Amino acid sequence: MPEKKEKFYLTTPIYYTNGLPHIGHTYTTVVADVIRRYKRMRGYEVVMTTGTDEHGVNVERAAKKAGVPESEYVARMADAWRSLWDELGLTADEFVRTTDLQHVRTVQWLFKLCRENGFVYKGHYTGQYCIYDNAFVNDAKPGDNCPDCGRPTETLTEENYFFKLSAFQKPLLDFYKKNPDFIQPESRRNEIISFVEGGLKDLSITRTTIRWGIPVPGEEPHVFYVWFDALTAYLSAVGGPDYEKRGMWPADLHLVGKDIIRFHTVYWPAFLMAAMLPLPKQVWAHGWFLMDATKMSKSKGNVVLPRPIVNMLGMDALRYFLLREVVFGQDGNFSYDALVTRYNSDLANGLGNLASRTAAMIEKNFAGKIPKPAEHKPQDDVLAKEAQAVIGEVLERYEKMEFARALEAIWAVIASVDKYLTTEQPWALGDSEADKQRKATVLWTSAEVLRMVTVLAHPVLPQSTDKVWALLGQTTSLGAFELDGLRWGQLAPGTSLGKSQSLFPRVDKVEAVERIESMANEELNPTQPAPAAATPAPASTPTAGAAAAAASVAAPERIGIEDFSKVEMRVGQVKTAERIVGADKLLKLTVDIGSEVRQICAGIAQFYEPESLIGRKVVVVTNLAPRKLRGVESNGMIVAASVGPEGRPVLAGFHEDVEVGARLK
Ligand code: ME8
Repeated sequence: MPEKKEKFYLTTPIYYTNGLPHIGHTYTTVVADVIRRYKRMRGYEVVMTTGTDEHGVNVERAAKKAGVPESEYVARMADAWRSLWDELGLTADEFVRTTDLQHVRTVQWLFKLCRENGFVYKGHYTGQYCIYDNAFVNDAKPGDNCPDCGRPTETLTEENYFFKLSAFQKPLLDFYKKNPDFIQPESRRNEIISFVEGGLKDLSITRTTIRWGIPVPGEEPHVFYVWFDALTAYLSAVGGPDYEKRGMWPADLHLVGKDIIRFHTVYWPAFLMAAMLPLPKQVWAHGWFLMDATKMSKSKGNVVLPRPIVNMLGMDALRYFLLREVVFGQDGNFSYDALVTRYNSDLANGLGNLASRTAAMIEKNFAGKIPKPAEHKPQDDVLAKEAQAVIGEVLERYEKMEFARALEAIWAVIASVDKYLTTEQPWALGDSEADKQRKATVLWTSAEVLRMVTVLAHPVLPQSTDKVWALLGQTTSLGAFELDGLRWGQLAPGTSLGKSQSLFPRVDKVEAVERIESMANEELNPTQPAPAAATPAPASTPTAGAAAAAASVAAPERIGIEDFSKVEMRVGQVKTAERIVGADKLLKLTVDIGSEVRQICAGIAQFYEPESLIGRKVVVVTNLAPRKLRGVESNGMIVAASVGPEGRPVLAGFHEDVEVGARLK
């Protein structure tokens, strides 16, 4: 019988549905995904939970603005979050929605336990409330702004149920003392301890001013305060009242941003203590990703979106950057420039180059089979020792959440093997037996380092390391490789290399940044009229969904002939057509419109093969102002019908032969 695996349960925050994920949310979720993969490779049975926090005033308002019932609004938004995570390869094991029935039951059950144990009472509360953060602001006076978001607070009095948080000052302080690792990093721990030492006020945990919330059974119109509701999602995701059956609770790790550490390290353990339920083992609060040294927010217009980056450079590049650039726990600045620089230096020139040159040399010299090493020289052993030693270091760094250091250590080995190849110059060796043997040793050694680096980097770079793994001819699943069994010397000579695949093609920095920015602009401003055939956002994209939710359907306004005649449409003939790297929906065409040949981008790549368009006659709007799509200039628009719910483009054309350049009237 195999030994029963130890469990590891980790969570991301349950994100609000009144917006869509930006790079900050992506950061926490990426880190959770890295830990999930890492722990699996260390033999744990891992469950990772993420989800959406769907109650509260903000949702009521957003749904009203969108003109749909709250339930419909949150269902759409939850779908959008879930599908973006799927698209980014960040699929958690559990996706909990706070409107799920199981969750509703768990919140009501938790309340009942707290009440039965004497920690809940009815009272009145008057205070300054921040509707944006869904929290009363302690010690604020009327007219004060919220210290977190800087927006005005509102005075609110209502009958509430209160939670006796004050009773938990000592139990919490004792708990922190007994579990010194509970709050991480250390600096946050000290901050929370002094907060609790300063005294805890009872906390109102129900509201009568909010309609859109989980009802307190038998006490309507009371609904639960969002934090009592949302925190409980961690428990409802793994069984709720039946948590013992699933065996995942308590959580081993709650990953959060520093904004919500107090809720997780003070309120949440207090609720659980009151209900006599097991407490989570650790809360890790990371810092902010800042844009131009300020916190990102949609209202400031400085949010960074994940999708454009992934379209241009791939998800692994984003994952690598997020973990490599900033010490986990501290704030860090986000810049496209730094992102692309790292991509080119560490991924394209580093790992990508090592993989492709090693494979190419083995292909050329050993017919694509891993050679058998011959006699070692001291320099081979030095490299072997370094690679062997880095295993322990990397595992320790991962364990301590020192991701940047873990990657630094892995990339130091990549640099060493690069140097080794430069000094050993296997390409300069000849065909004598001695040279051949030396070549075999050098190339086996390089391939072995590449294999070890690939295993160690897998939690951070799952897609590209899978490719390198296959390139090295490995047929087992890399995600299931046991990190504790990794040793120097496991690469079997004679293994045939797999097919070479493109890993990290080098990009031109200026062009890449421009394309990412232009894609981000398009995603952030979906209301801009898009050319009929150019990049219609698919209905499933979050932005399109959210925009559609907000859009009102008005009857089209009629225009006069003079307005119509302002639009110049001509018959064009496609001369060339090609795909655009990093834009899977766009084709770049050159079209002869009689008087000249124009470059035009069209969002038809998913429905038309470029070759099939050459020579085809199309309808072109010729007097449209030029614009850039994905960084590529488009000077005109190809007319197409938009068919079906997904808006499939069908090019307009003619049954009879028409002259190129003829005007449509
Ligand atoms: O607070 N940098 O949800 P939320 C780094 N629903 N991380 C960031 C970030 C940034 N600029 N911006 C956001 C809520 N985050 C509640 C949580 S949990 C029971 C309820 C990340 O949608 C970070 O993890 O506002 C932060 O804590 C979280 O998103 C806040 O997400």
